[in-house]
Amino acid sequence: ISPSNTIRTGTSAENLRQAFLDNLVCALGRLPNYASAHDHYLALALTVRDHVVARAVQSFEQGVVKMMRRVAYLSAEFLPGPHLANHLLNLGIAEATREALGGIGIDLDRVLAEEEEPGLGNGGLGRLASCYLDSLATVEVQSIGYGIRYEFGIFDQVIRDGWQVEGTDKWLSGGNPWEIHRLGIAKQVKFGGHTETWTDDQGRTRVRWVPSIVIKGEAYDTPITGYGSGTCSLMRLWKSEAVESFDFEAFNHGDYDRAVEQKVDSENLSKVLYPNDELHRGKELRLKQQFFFTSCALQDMLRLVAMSGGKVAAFDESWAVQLNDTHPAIGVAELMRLLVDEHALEWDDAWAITQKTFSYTNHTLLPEALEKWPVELFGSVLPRHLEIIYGINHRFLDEVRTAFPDDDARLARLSLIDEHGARYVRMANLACVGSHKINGVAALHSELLKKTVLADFAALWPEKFDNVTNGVTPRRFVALANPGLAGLLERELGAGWPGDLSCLGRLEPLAADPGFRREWREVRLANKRRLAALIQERTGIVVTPDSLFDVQVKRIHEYKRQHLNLLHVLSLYLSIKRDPDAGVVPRTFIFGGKAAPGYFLAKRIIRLVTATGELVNQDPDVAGRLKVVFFPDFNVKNAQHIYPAADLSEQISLAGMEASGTGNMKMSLNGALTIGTLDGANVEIRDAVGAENFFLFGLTASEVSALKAGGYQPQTYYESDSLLRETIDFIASGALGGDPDLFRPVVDNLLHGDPYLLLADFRAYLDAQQRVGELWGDSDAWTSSSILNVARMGRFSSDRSIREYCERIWNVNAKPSQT
Ligand code: 26V
Repeated sequence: ISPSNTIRTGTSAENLRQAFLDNLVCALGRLPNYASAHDHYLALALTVRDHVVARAVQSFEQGVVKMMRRVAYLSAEFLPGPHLANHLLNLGIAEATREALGGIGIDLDRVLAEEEEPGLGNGGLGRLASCYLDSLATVEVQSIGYGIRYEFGIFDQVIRDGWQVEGTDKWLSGGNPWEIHRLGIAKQVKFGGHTETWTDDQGRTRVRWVPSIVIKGEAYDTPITGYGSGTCSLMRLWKSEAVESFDFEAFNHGDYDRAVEQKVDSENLSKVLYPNDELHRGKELRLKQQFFFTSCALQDMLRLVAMSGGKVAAFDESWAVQLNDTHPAIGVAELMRLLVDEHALEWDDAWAITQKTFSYTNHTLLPEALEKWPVELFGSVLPRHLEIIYGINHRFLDEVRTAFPDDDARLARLSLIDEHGARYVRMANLACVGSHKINGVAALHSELLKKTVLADFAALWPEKFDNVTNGVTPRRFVALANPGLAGLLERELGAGWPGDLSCLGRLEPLAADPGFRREWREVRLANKRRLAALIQERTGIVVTPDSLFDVQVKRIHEYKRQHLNLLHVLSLYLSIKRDPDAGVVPRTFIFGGKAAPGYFLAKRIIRLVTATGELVNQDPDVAGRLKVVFFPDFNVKNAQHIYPAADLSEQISLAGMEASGTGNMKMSLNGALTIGTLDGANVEIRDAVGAENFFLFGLTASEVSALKAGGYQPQTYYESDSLLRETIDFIASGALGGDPDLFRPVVDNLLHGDPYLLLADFRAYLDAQQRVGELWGDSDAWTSSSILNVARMGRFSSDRSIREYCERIWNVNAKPSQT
């Protein structure tokens, strides 16, 4: 096929308009006069989908023909954001489309705003997976992102009476034009039952898994286009269904009810995404979800090996499989099972293939987040995998004994089975043993990994450990989110800049150009005006676009310390109340983010933000100087409006806690200055933009360890700092939110324990905020710093990250970068 000269895939405005109208009438059954904005969206989506799918099939065929090593990115979460605008950008048809619709009185931006995003992830980890599929396509590497097609993604957040209320995400209810249900691609996944041995015709003893239930996985494909590239990535998500053909034991015995129950259970498997909890809970359904999508993915990879004429015994030459955290780590045991039990390979050969195939990315140091499953539960869901894990462990521990004789403590720590008390399967250990490479997501994080949670593995296999600092796609988070800035960049750097962020460096001299600084400020002010209008629409709060927009948007968690930010806000409020002439620059504090539904303190912190807003926003004494906003339902779509309007990016996690952060990159790439600790990728951002363009404060990770080891006492800070004391006393006084006990848990947590050392960092944070205020007062200096931030952030493009994975971990060839 030659996509450019068919009516469905022509790229002129006339062609696009005709295809759009055809889709409206023929596919949706709407006459133009009666069409709603949503009909317009669907018709345009179908139009663009034709272009996307035509590319995707060609790209896929290339991969099959050339038998290239492909990348499988296994991830329980993806957060792609709205697709339509992204495809228009990547295909280079945004302007023609605007013209096509404009000609019939339809506003493209209005149409784009109709799209609901797939919220199939919690936050950073899922968004990273989507940035990586975008970059894989852009650097022209064949890839499939495998995951779960949750019917209900991350909950919708509304704020009612100041509290977070969760609503059901219904991302599929308006129809999903971006996916193709692959009726021909279905996999059977077994659960439960028992194993038995049998003898094959070569006289070998083999193992057969007799499950108690079989569930079907059906593939739904969403193509992901690359920027200016013919290559598409595929996001292949699995939906669980009941297997009609399976001989239910229950059904055979006439127990119809139980058979129906099993059908419901089967379909429930992919129903809902688990929201991150404040700790890992060993929920059976979650283990089943993980095995379900991982097994479907590996079976699918084996099918594709056969399809392109490859050999199972050379599986690793066809596929590089990345484990996005431990969620798909069960894949190590599943690939062994497929190779040994189903394809009759010898154990040692299968193990060599497995280790060459997998690599593992760790995304958190928090011990309470590490996944482990009670052995009993694990064995009842996956009896054969438990045997295989014992087999792997047995051989592995022999290897350890050779390297470290007579070290039982080490053996116990490295074992795939935790045997301190109740026995657990440790998924991080399984991922480490089954992979040839293990990486952290920022330089500091990768170093700390080797010193803490994975120290024993690092001692055993130092050569397996590596770092790949996270990155973000400049297409979505700069070109689409910030068209004003994109215009300036295109003028100064040429139209291809989103494909090569190393060219951003050429902006540096313009930081000293007064004319350019003025244009820069105008772009930023326009972004802030748009956000101000959105804030008013969503919250009713009126904010001033020329105030400093001080932004903290991310999941709500104690370690991220949104409440430290609030201590600053309240200290400013009290300072102005005490002294109306206090030198406080006008600021708008913008918070956003979801709290896990079961995370009590996180929900209280949201309430503390809204209560602070209720107090501050209506107090005439601080009018024109302080505003506090909680922007509801922070998601990719809303983020695209918020990041470009941030003047100050709050990255204030306790050092050593945030693995990388990626919001930090998104805001700095849009011209925000960062106030932050030496945590995660902040360290590298500061190195890149220059210490003079970054507001650093706080304890370092090693100071944190030392302080904790010495017996941290928050009270001493409370007693010695009168402003801190006044601020905390104010929260404790009951002046906020109407109920004197409302914030007692927050105050108690800080005064008796303070696990994330807010009190220790409070004074340094306020000092850094003071410096922020001073620089803001010098508009030229601020703007120049903002320009330098953007000019020096090029290395945080996810294209750079992906090239590093390709070179050092996957051993596949990426399109070389321009420079
Ligand atoms: C965090 C927590 C925290 C408390 C205990 C329960 C729990 C469970 C899961 C998680 C999230 C872990 C995985 C994750 O999302 N990590 C994030 O990955 C991003 C992409 O690499 C990175 O930028 C963030 O710093 C990291 O938190």
